Amino acid sequence: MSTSREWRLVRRPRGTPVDADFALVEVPVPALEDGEVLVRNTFLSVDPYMRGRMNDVRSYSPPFRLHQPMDGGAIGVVERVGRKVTDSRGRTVVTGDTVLHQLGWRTCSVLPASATRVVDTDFAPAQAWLGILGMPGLTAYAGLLRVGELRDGDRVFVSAAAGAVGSLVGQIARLKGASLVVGSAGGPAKTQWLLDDAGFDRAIDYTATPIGTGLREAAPEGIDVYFDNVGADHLEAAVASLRRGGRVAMCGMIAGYDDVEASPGPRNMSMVIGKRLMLKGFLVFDHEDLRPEFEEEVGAWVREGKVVWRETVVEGIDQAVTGFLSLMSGGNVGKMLIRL
Ligand code: NAP
Ligand code: FER
Repeated sequence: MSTSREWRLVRRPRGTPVDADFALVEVPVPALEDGEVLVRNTFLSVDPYMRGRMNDVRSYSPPFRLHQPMDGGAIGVVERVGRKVTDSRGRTVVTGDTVLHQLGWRTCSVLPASATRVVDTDFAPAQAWLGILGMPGLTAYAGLLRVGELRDGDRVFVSAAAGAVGSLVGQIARLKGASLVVGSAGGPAKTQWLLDDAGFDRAIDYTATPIGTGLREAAPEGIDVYFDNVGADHLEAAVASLRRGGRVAMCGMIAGYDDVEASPGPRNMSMVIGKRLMLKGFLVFDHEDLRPEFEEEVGAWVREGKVVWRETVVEGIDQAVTGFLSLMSGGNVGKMLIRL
């Protein structure tokens, strides 16, 4: 009988997760029921939102259950099919197809074909469907254009700018007519990439310059849109630099995901009133309706070489937790992936 290896959460992390909070377990691969497929995964996605699911807190997606396999985005190749297998779009799934699905954190996944999507690997490398063409990509697109209401000529600032979401936010801003694109990231290798390859006008290394000072220097006339991936000091700096009528797309606050006690918010929130700012939180799942338009527009930019993207690949199921922890502490440029 064939087996799969899967990562389980065995203890809820307090603060920064540690290896002992997780266990890698070998389990038999079950027989296929009607409508099911067996997928041998080739890439697992690790994403910041998974940190939230490690806590016992109700939110959009339920907490990971202790001693159960974790889940998340994954790409794999269909190895076996049951009877009557069509994907989420009604396409018949056949052995050898590459599929995107949500039963990651394991080497082999058995799941209904209807919960998979067959992806086109001629168009882009399969793992791009976990990054620029997938959840992080749609987050950038919906967050900047719909939530942040980007307008022609806007001055835009995005934090965690060298990450999966942030690097696309800056490039969409440029392609859609922003007059200034500023990004912040941790360290000179990341800021250099933003300037040299990703088309950002200015990049702030917040490990070298306090973010408030850096943003004032990078955008002396202020900003109109802030795409927040970090919260904390970055949000405070953005509120200080926002111009009248400015908008904040509140996407993530990774600086606080390991907090045991809630940390105090920005100290300058009263500026929101006088400057008539709009701060709006959003979840990518509420913007599914934009997916066709997103795939068409970003897909065309990919095809025409108008956007760049990067991946940081960690090898092997054994290293999946290590890769996740590295993502949370900035070990990635672009999308963090686990290759199996
Ligand atoms: P990512 O940006 O590729 O990786 C996370 C990055 O966060 C790290 O590389 C690190 O880069 C940065 N970071 C970590 N701790 C930080 C700190 N204390 N201060 C400043 N930066 C810090 O991850 P992603 O998948 O693209 O996600 C980016 C953000 O979007 C996250 O906040 C995530 O939760 C959010 N998100 C939200 C939605 C939604 O539906 N609302 C969907 C997807 C993602 P540095 O080296 O630059 O510090
Ligand atoms: C994320 C951070 C938070 C994310 C989702 C959430 C999909 C959801 C939070 C909630 O449901 O409360 O990066 O990405």
